[in-house]
Amino acid sequence: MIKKVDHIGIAVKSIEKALPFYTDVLNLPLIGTEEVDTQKVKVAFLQAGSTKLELLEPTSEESAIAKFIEKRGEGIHHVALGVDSIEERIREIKEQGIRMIDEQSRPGAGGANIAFMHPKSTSGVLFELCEKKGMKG
Ligand code: CMX
Repeated sequence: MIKKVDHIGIAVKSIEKALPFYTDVLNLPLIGTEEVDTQKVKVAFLQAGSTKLELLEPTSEESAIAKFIEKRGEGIHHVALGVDSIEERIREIKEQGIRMIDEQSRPGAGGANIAFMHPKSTSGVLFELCEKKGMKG
């Protein structure tokens, strides 16, 4: 059902300030940056071997990332699991009694379709399902 950990989301106050650690100290290649208006975030993807790290900077105080940083500070925000047939996966997960934040997938960064599970249903981890149609990795 799960192909791999597609990426790990990390909440930061400023991508500009956080990025040199990833690119210069860890030497991770920057894949690209993007603004996701629907989520009120700016993101930067870095390649980390066969998976990726996603830096998430809030672009509005109403952003889930702004709330997260205010409450918990900067740090790991979510784990994204790569799947095929995301709507089917959502249905199967709901059938197991897990609460989905998104009962249907919606567009996310990098042209992916995404859906989040509620951390209250998963022992405290915010998991994202992530389907990339026609894209490898
Ligand atoms: N990981 C684990 N637990 C989390 C969490 C996270 N990232 N964010 C919030 N929580 C916990 C809170 O600590 C809180 O627990 P307690 O009640 O024990 O304190 C509980 O979940 C409810 O959280 P809250 O602070 O009251 O915040 P909200 O209910 O307003 O929102 C959540 C929480 C997860 C439902 C919301 O952030 C959400 O819908 N997230 C999905 C969308 C998202 O994260 N978008 C940004 C990324 C977009 C992208 O990757 O493109």
